Amino acid sequence: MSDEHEDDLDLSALGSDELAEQMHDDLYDGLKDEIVEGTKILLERGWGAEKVLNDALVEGMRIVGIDFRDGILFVPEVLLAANAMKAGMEILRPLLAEAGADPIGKVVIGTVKGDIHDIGKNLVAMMMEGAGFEVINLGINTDVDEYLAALEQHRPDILGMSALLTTTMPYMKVVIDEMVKRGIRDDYIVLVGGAPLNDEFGEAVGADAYCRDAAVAADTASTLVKKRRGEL
Ligand code: B1M
Repeated sequence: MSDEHEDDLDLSALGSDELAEQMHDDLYDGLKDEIVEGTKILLERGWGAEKVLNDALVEGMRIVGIDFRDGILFVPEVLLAANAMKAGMEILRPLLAEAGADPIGKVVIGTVKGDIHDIGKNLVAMMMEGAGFEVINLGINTDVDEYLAALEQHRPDILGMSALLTTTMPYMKVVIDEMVKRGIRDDYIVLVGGAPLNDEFGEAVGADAYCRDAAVAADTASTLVKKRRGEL
């Protein structure tokens, strides 16, 4: 815990719901050590990884997002919050990604060109690993050539694309149009996601599905791979 932490709050003395609320504040303040400690305490108390993720971390980041939008928080503060969130996610990663022995399919995923948001995309990657997929994570700011080279190299079942900005989401169509042009569009299941997207957008750019969140992405991936293999 950082020395400056106000009142040197003893996180383990809080009830679990109260601790999750305190973690919203700690995430807001970018207090990485406190987020790590809170995450560990909630897990030790028997909270499942998904509950810790959704109730403590994702909810905290939702609040950060509102104040970022309203000009109360700025990029440096939000970066600190994002780093704290990532530290919590690292603890949850092995729990979320506990997969079976044989991969059920392969996924290539990346955040599109011009966009550096990666928290949601990394969560999708973790949940897909948890659902039994092998995931090749291309990172952020991925251009069409990088996507296509990865498809060629890894021959996945699924291409996943993430965008968090209204200015970068149209790039998904650039990638899909290029796949069509090269005659390889139907070789892959294309899934898209990110906060500003919706079903209509997914359809308009020619994706197989828009996925609202990481859990939906993992479910949709499993269902569409099984359908394609005639198992459903
Ligand atoms: Co940015 N940012 N940001 N930001 N940022 C948003 C997205 C914004 C909505 C904030 C706001 O105004 N309320 C706004 C976008 C407005 C718009 O376009 N409509 C915004 C802006 C404007 C910007 C900058 C332009 C700010 C500036 O510089 N003036 C800048 C752009 C940089 C760039 O990309 N070129 C910028 C920068 C940043 C930081 C670097 C500071 C940081 C990113 C750090 C990082 O990711 N490493 C940041 C953050 C953290 C946010 C908010 C606060 C949180 C995003 C997040 O991580 N959410 C965000 C506000 C918000 O979304 N509420 C905001 C938590 C995460 C779990 O949810 O990412 O939605 P999400 O992912 C979900 C689903 O969307 C879905 O599943 C995930 C898990 O359930 N999903 C997929 C996501 N990808 C998927 C892919 C799939 C399937 C599902 O593939 C199959």
